[in-house]
Amino acid sequence: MNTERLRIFLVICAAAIAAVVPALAQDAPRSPTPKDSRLPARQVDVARGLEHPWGLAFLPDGRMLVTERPGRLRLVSREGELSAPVDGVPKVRAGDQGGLLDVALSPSFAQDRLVYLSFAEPGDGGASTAVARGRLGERGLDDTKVIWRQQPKVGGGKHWGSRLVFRRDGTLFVTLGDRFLQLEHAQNLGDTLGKIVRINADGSVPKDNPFVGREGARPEIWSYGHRNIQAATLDAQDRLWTVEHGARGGDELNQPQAGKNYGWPVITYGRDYSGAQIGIGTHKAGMEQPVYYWDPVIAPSGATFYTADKFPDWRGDLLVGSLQPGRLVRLRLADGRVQHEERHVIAPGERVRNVRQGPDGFVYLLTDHPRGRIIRLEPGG
Ligand SMILES: [Ca+2]
Repeated sequence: MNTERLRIFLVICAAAIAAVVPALAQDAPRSPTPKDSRLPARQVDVARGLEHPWGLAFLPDGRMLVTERPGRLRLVSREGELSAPVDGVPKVRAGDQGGLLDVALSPSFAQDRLVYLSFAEPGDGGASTAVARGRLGERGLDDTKVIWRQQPKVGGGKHWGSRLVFRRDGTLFVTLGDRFLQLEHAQNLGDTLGKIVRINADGSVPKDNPFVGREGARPEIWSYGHRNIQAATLDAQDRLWTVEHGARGGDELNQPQAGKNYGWPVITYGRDYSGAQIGIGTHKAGMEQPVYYWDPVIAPSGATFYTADKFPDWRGDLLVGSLQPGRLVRLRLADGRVQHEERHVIAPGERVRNVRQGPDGFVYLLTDHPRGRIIRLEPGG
């Protein structure tokens, strides 16, 4: 082969490799679907008889605030006594997956007594996820105001997302669903369906958000291309981690970064419930791969990093609630990747709606049931 022919040959080889490489792009790691393992903890019922509890926040005085999806907020004493429904909660669109959803305290709650709620808000065109805040007084929430609304409002009762996570800089992440029937909106930067947004504590837009100043884009958007994120939490480095409901076989762990596109519904590891393909496949340039995905799914519901000392073997692990099959999923992470997964049986057949770490270092779970419970996990058992 003379030099010119060799050169042409190499150019053709390079072109062939370039054409094939996208197809060979590496798949994200898939959960090995580990066998169930024993829960190394005793389950203590803290409170019972809550109708589909969803959000849980710990007050500095040791009490808890818990939401019930049909639209009630209650205080729970240390002894597990439930208060009457608290006044001042916004009117919600209750039904299907919607209603009163998450609750979070202001980072400066000790001074301002502000409580944040996410909920399905009815209005023109249907409903959308909204965030309200009010001041916790003797009788309930005072001066409750809606500070932010997902737009547009649409029909249907599914995929509200809606975990509330305050970052250390005082800004608030709100995870949002695609509202199920509106999946293509997840790629549209002109609305807030299928997004994570980052807002200030008063609902205004932080000036350093990634789409501030971009024409046609909503400035509150942090990341996009999401289906329905009900689990979100920060790690020790103040980074956001989310676990997203996929379609069949497409639940995802992500570490959403400013301005990035997480692919839904263009790329996904999931398939439609009919078995049909969704989008174009699993990879596309400019769209992020998940850190990890589950097929079959876990139906993720709430998550927290465990940082206390009651369960030394769990320190640093990401605890994720599973609605279906109903487990406590524990992920050991290293260098931003999943090293190991465990699935602990909580109560056979029971759906875990949320996982929180209490100020006492114990782990608290909510069960998704018409007579749901708050469960405290204590070492032993
Ligand atoms: Ca994705």
